[in-house]
Amino acid sequence: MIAGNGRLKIAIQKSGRLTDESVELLRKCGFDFEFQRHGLYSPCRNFDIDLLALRDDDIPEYVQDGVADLGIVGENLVRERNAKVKHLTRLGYGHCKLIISVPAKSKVTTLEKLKDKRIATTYPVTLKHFLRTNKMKADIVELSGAVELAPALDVADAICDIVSTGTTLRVNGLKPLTTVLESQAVLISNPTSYGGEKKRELIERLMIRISGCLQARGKRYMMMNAPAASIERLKKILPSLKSPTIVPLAEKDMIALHTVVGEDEFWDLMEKLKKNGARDIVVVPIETIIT
Ligand code: PRT
Ligand code: ZN
Repeated sequence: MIAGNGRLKIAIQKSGRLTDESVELLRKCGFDFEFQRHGLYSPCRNFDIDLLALRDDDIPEYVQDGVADLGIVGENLVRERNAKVKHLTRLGYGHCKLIISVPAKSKVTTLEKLKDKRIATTYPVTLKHFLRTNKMKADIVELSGAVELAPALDVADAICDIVSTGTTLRVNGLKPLTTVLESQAVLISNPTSYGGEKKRELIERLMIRISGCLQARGKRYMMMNAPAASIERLKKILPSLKSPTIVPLAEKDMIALHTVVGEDEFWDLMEKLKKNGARDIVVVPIETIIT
């Protein structure tokens, strides 16, 4: 029996938008497993953790009820289900927004103008909370899917749905009116698992690895050689985690300089560094950063 064996159980989406990045993140954490997309459990060979492949809708409740100790799921679902779970960290993927949209030709241009109108959604709890916070009254039409069709079918005057690229809105002749919620994938924990000594220790070890991967995301390690006389100029150009590492070289009056840079800035930096005396510049990916 796998349940209750003292190992950590982490629920991830079986097959969907969050699956590949969740599996990739756990692999980057050094966990050795074969992901059983069609099975329930994927045991990890080198750490006391098992992956549980579930529908995303079930993850908040299963973590709340202790079926899984941890879960990776969109914040949008955690909110909608009002799950009593502990948020451990945002994971930086699965970005989307829950947005109220209206037909492009609609006269409704502000939230206030939606008063007493019909809003179709699969997120009734979050929408109700949002309307209450904004002291707005509207009729919530709860649907189970294909919400974007509701205005054309005259089932609703507006919709409240998840948007990422906005293509679905455009294709259906809709325009955004206001954002209800911004969301991304989050790591959640069952509060009791987090409170227990053995599981807490495993969760903390997992968290160190995840934070290391998150910190390293989008970063590159840059190494270069330069004349010692140019150090001050180069240091001014370079950002760094703390300060750049400077090592003397066998070649007289030459140094090696190492630093961490963002992947979006290293091309620009490289040109500036070269102009200021750096040469033999090498840029390599970073697996993890433990601070
Ligand atoms: O089978 P299962 O129930 O597990 O999966 P699912 O089909 O219910 O969920 P899935 O895989 O579609 O989404 C999982 C999570 O990804 C969501 O809970 C969100 O946290 C996040 N996410 C990110 C999205 C989107 N982007 C997104 N675009 N979830 C849904 N969408 C939908 C959106 O509603 C729209 O209808 O995709 C459609 C296309 O969006 P546009 O704006 O790119 O056109
Ligand atoms: Zn789902």
